Amino acid sequence: MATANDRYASARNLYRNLGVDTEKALETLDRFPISMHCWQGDDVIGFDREGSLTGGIQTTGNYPGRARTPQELMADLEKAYSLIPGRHRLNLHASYAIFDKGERPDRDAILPRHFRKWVAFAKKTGLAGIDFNPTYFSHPLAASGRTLSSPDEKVRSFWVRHTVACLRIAEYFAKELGTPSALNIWIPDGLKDVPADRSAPRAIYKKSLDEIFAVPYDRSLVEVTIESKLFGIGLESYTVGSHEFYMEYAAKNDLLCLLDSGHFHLSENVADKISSLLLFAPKIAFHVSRPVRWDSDHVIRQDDMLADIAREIVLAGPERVLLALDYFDASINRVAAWVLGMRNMQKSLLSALLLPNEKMSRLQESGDFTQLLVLQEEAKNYPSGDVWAEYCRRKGLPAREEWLAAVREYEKKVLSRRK
Ligand code: RNT
Ligand code: ZN
Repeated sequence: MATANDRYASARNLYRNLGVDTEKALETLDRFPISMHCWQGDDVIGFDREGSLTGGIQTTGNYPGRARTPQELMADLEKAYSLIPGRHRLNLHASYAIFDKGERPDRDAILPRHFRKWVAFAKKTGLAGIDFNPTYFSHPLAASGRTLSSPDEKVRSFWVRHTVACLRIAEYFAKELGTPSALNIWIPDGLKDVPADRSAPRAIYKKSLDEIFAVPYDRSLVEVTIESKLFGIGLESYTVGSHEFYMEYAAKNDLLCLLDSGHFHLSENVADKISSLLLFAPKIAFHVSRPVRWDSDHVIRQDDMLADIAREIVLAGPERVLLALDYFDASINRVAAWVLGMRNMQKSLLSALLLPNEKMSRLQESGDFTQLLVLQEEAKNYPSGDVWAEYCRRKGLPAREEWLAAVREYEKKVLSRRK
């Protein structure tokens, strides 16, 4: 039987004949940190208050073992990272603040020190950085469905203060960890039924953003991204933060657009947007998610959508993409959900790195569509799995489904005891 080494050597030759250097591909893959979202571990609940998830997003399922405390979430995250090759980032929400006994500041009064333990965790775990998100949902002042676009000044100014507090916390992460922190703004604001006035909420929102960004922050430390959305549950007819709103706001104010792959019409090709935005913006940010009939946030699979997105991301290069995942499935083992999604993202990036991209571009531009089509299809059956296996071997990790045994063991010993 061929050993893993034989298989890699043979794959390497096949790819070499195709004009692809597998070593270079592995090197680039290793420079693609992915920001893993903390919220898969606890069904987007957080630690700063009691109550359920609101804001037009929803988890379904009640698989046992949800993390209920910072300690539990950190332990689960650590288990997940230990089964994912490469160095990655952590994506935190403001609602994951960790307060000392007896204190419970509201979201407009959170401070860097409430995230001290996360910094310690990132350092101890050897993470590549922390990214951050203000939390504009699951809060009484978000109950009306309007936050930064609220006509109620008390509500609106509260969320302005919250965002500014978050900018400070992102600066703190960046300084502590020696790498910029992406701060992503997504607001749930919208309307259930047909709006009478589409403009008024957007004008208020614009004013809020202008107010926020009039406060100085260190742009070398914090990369602000703004995430558009088409609709939410109970907000089916209109969202304030639409794609066009953010494209223009980002362009005019030197911020970055974040594309969530679940936030567009289902037949829209999100991958196609990347090259357009990158002609005008220095970087692009991503929440890779999987919508099934709606923005359902299923664990990402290696489907055509992911392959398309990965290819565009690879063509842009790791320096120009802030790559994060965003899904929350509560119906399966949550640690497995993290590991599987992260590895799927990496495998899709690797497959894209192993394509003869320059050659295919030349074929397109010289009009040889016959050879292009043949190559695009034949390339799909090259042994990228053997190159992936080699990457995992070098990182001392299982290449295949054996990783699940480690998660099962953890489930037996830790998760199943959480009652
Ligand atoms: C919601 C957005 C947003 C959230 C997270 C929790 O539709 O995708 O990014 O999923 O911030
Ligand atoms: Zn998202």
